[in-house]
Amino acid sequence: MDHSTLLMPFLSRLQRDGSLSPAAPPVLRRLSDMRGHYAHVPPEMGDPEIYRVYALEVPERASELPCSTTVLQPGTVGEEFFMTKGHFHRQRDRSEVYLGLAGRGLLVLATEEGDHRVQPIEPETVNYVPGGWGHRAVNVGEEPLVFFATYVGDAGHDYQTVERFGFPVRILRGPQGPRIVHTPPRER
Ligand code: S6P
Ligand code: ZN
Repeated sequence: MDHSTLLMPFLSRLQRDGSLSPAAPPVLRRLSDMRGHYAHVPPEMGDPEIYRVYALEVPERASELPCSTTVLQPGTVGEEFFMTKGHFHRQRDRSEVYLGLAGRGLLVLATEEGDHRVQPIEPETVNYVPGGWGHRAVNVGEEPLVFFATYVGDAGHDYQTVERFGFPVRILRGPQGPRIVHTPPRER
């Protein structure tokens, strides 16, 4: 054990609004931060908050388990439900676990080869995100979607691959609930 990197044990509490306290100041993502992610942005939408992330102050190194909660607001951009940007881990084989805490959502998982899965995220779900699978959360409910995430500390985040290639499916509001729509590569 390298004692120069030893952390002190600490406790953080989940608050009713989905935040963690204590935690670092939240990272806020508004619609204007998500250029290119939604298929069609109606001009009258303004710039609503889409989500925020509360992360414990843990160094991003292999020996640690960074932890965070995400609070993803309900709503749509055009027909498309509010969602996170989504990313791959920079070190592709690094895994992650999501625990659903509140609300009703879907987790879209995709490989760079174009395989994909869609799983629920809601209270009592535990989603295992293996290395190699890009992941994006989508709020398909009427309340904020809140989930806890923890991942291998040196995973890193690659947003560019999703910005360039998108995900193979989009989640749209339909008359009977969420519709999973396959996206041709050139329209992602
Ligand atoms: C980190 C983990 C989550 C997301 C958060 C926001 O590996 O998957 O904490 O960072 O849900 O999503 P994104 O795609 O903007 O990082
Ligand atoms: Zn991740």
